Amino acid sequence: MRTQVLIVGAGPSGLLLGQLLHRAGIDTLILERQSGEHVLTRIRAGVLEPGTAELMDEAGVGARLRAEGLVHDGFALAIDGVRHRIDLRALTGGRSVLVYGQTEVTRDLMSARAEAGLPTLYDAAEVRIADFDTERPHAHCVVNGAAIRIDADFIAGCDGFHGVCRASVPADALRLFEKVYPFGWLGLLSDTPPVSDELIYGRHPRGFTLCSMRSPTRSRYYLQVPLTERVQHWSDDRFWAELRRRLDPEAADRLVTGPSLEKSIAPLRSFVAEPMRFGRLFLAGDAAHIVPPTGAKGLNLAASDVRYLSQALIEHYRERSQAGIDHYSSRCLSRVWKAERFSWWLTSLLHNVDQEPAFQARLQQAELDYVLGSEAALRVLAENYVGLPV
Ligand code: RFL
Ligand code: PHB
Repeated sequence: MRTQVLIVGAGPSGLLLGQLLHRAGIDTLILERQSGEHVLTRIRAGVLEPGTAELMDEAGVGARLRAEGLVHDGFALAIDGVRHRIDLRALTGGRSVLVYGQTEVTRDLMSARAEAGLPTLYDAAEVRIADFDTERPHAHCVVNGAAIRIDADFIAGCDGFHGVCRASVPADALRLFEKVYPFGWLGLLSDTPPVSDELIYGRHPRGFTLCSMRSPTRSRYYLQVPLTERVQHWSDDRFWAELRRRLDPEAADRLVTGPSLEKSIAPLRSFVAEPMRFGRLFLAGDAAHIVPPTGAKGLNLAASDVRYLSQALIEHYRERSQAGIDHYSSRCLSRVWKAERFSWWLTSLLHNVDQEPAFQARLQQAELDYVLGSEAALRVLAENYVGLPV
């Protein structure tokens, strides 16, 4: 088989890249290790920056998110039981975020790809990529028991943190930066009305809490838990009781509980691999970098990588220009590191950290007092949350 751009991974990065390239008349083939249904059952991000929503519009897949996404003009920081509203719209000159689940982003992109009749090989086993540092990159995989070889002009590694693409780059060609946090997030999804119209990020002596949502009738909650916790030890009742203890009094009062639709623990990590291009292989999204979810940046960074990558490839095919390809890695990394900094900062500000707890707590308190009392600091927070310019 042959294609112009072989995309490994049918998560949001791979699907969005495929859609943008298709609209520019460039052929793609996507290889995905899992089934389409499996990809759709992963409950992850919920907040889209305005720039991500605009990119979905440009890809021709923005109609449903514009109709059904919830526009959020602000969110709350709840500090030890007292809520403070961060007015995103006022602080950023009119920008707001959109609450629209990653599952729905993926579903919209999958439908568009299927409607356009574009090829995706799901359940692709033993995916390997080779010769991406030459003019003739290619991949091998096994689908339905048959071995397949795919030749391409370029390979886009959109295969997430545990994918095969970054792992195929020689170790001495990569520089890795990593910080693993000593806690994770236990998430629960339920068909219950959210405690508030806006997200609440809560700092509490028992640990961080996030109250998020997917719709006016579907809630998504997270609790900071030690990395040693196991999801089997968290019955729904235990989750709801712990959440209630950490909420401010008004939210605790409004909390409606119900059976969980999904419950899982995600470890928190900051990670960057540099550079993001090796010859004819590009890394995009979680394959190249991870942020802790506190800043709601992961999916949005994946989208901005894909914006730069689609522009670079379109430029290459239309104008035979190498410029976008040569600058891809540095353009992405400049935005990536700013989002890494913001995500690390917000995580450090709101979570309980075990080491030096008393000292840490005082520093957090001082910083929160400062941020909440300073118009300039609030603007910095809001500007980063809605997304820095591409
Ligand atoms: P994905 O979504 O991991 O998709 C990668 C795809 O590649 C496939 N794959 C392979 N395919 C073929 N061959 C192989 N060898 C392969 N290995 C893997 C996988 O099956 C998969 O389908 O990466 P992508 O596309 O880069 O997208 C990144 C986002 O998923 C991620 O950044 C966000 O979910 C992060 N994130 C959030 N981001 C936000 O912008 N806002 C949020 O509010 C937000 N909340 C979150 C989050 C992530 C979370 N978890 C669970 C990590 C909340 C949580 C709890
Ligand atoms: C979510 O709704 O899953 C969500 C929202 C905001 C975050 C992280 C996750 O910062």
